[in-house]
Amino acid sequence: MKKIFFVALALVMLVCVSSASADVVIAFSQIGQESDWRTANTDDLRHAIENHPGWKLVYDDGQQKQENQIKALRNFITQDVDYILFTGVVSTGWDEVLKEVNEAEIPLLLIDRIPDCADKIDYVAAFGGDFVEEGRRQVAWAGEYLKSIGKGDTDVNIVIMEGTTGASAQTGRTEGNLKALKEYPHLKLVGQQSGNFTRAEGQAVMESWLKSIDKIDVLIAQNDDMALGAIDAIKAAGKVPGKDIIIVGCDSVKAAFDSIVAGEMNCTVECTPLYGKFVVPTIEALIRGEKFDKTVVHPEEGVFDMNGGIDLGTVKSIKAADVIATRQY
Ligand code: GYE
Repeated sequence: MKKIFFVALALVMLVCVSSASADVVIAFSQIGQESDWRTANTDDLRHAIENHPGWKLVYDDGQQKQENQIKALRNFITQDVDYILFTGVVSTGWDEVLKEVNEAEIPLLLIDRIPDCADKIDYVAAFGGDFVEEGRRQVAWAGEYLKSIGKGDTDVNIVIMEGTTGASAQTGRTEGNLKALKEYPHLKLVGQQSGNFTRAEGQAVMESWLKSIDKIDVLIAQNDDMALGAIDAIKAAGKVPGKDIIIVGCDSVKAAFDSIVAGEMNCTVECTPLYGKFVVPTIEALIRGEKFDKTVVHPEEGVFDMNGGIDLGTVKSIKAADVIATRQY
């Protein structure tokens, strides 16, 4: 009897030890929590990894500081994690630490923002928005919308509120914004400043613009949070958002849909934060031994506005109210 008991105990212990050591450890160095987009992105990846049998997530929030993220990546190497997911707060300054990740032979997946050194390091795949195209769509929407209401030949004043300076989401969207402005010579750029992708800074920048710029007709905000902060400032100044000032955001978060339906924001250009559905099959394939070589994936994205039907060449806008119920973030 005693013998059977010990054999059974040994078996149970063996099962426990082998299932614990079979865990696949996926580490994620995230930027911080500056926006609704970021929250949706963290939640989605967390959910996808933690709900996968046998996978474990090691999560680090960099609190918007590059030095925190560098430290986190070095910790991941010391812990000998199996895979690293990485989103860098800015584009530059990652060469050394990402080479260390490569030397440790830990497969690296780039999420959302792509570092400038991407061509000099090894990575499995990169999943992120096409930021230049998103920026182009924002300004093109304003230009085409003005045409559609018979104001295509009227000079209008436009301001560009930029994201975190030096982030690829900012440099790319600014490049796209400025490129598209050349196609619409009646849009006169009268302000360009960073609101750091946050609602509070978006509100503060708009407040100061409303005091210092005589007339603002169009606001291009490189994310929805800044647009929503700006709307608060516009209301406080006694103006009507969506009418006195046309407002184009980016990301297409739930709060932006609500604002469009309420008639305050005019348009939001989509940038999806939902990368779990790309990351999970990629890691599963890596585990099966499949090879990837710097695969870059830009998901397909839409443009949502008050009435729909604005043709932007690569995409036509969709009426936000028609799809709000199906939105996931
Ligand atoms: O647009 C913004 C977030 O990198 C695409 O970062 C991302 C951007 C997103 O804070 O809301």
